[in-house]
Amino acid sequence: MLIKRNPNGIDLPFPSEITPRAVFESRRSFIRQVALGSIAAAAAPEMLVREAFAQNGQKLPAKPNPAFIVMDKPTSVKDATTYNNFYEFGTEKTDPARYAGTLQPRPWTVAIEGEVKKPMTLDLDALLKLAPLEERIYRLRCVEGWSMVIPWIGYSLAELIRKVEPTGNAKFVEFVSLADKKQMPGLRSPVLEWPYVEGLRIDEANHPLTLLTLGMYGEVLPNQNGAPVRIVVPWKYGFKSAKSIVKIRFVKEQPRTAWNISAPQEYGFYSNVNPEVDHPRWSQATERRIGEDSFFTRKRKTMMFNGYSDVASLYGGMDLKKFF
Ligand SMILES: Nc1nc2c(c(=O)[nH]1)N[C@H]1C(S)=C(S)[C@@H](COP(=O)(O)O)O[C@H]1N2
Ligand SMILES: [Mo]
Repeated sequence: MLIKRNPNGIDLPFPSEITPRAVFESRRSFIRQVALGSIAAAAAPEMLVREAFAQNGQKLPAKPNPAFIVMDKPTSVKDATTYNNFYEFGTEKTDPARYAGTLQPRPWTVAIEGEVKKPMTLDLDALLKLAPLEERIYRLRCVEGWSMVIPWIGYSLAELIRKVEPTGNAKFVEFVSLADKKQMPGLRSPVLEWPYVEGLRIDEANHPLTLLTLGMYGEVLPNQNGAPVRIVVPWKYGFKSAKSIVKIRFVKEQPRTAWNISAPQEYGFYSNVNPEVDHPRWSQATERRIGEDSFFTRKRKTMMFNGYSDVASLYGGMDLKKFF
C-alpha cells in the first residue's frame, strides 16, 4: 500500500486506499441517528452518495475545539456535499457535486502577497502543519435564505496572518479562488467576474472565528466544498467564504469582490448576517435549515451575526444598514 508521509505525522493513503466516506460517516453519525430515531431513514441516502465519496475522502484528524462548537445538529454529509454553491462548476445546487471531479486539489499552492513583510507561497503540506488542526462546528448561512451546520477542520486564519507579518498598510485581505478553464467548466459562463474574489477587513480576517479551512466531517475538503483550502467566515453570508483559494493578498483599499461587482445594491462588502437588513428581493428574517425542510417544519429565525454575537465589537459605531 502506497503511503505518503504527512507533516502532521499522519499517514495519508492515496485516495484508492481509503475507506469510503460513507462508511466513516455512518460510524460517526450512528449514535446521533439512533438518538434521533431516524437510522432507517438515514441509511438510504448514504448508499446513494458512496460512489461520489470514494474519490475524495482522505481522513484528516483534528481536535474538536469546544470553544467553537454550536449545539445545533450537524447537517448530513450528503446534504452538505450535494447542495452547494460553487459557480465555477455551474449555478445549479447539484452542479458542484456533479462536475467538481475535474478539480485537481493536489498539488496546490497558496501565494500570500501584498502588504506583508514576509510574502510566501505555501503548499498544502506547509498549510497543514502551520498550526494544529481543530474541528469547529459552525453555522453557515447563505444569502439565499438557507443554512447548514458543518464540522469544519482548520485553524484561525490569524495563525497564518501572524506568520507573514502584515505591514501597517494592510487594511484589508483579499482571497482569490482558482480560475482555470480546464478544471472549472462554469468559467465559460460570465455569471460572475472571474476569478472569484472575496475580502475582509484586516480585523475581521484576524478574528479567531475566521477559519482557514482544510477539511470537514473528519476528512479533507471535498472538491465541491472548495478543496483543498478555503475560508469560512461564519457570521457573514456564505458567499464571503471563498473556496479553492490560490492567493491571499494584503491590501490598502477595500477590495472589489465578485458578488459586489455583479450586484452592488444586493451584496455589500460586509454582508454580515442580519435579520434586520432585507435583501432587496427577499426578507432575511428567517431561514430554512437544510435537512429540516419538510412541509411541517417551521423556518428558523435568522440570528444577528448568525448567532456569533462576539463579533459585534468589530462594528462599534457603524450603521450596519448602510454598511450591509
Ligand atoms: N470560489 C467560490 N467560492 C464560493 C462560492 C462560489 O461560487 N465560488 N459560493 C459561495 C456561496 S454563495 C456559499 S453559500 C458557500 C457554500 O459553501 P458550501 O458549498 O461548502 O456549503 O460557498 C461560497 N464560496
Ligand atoms: Mo450563498
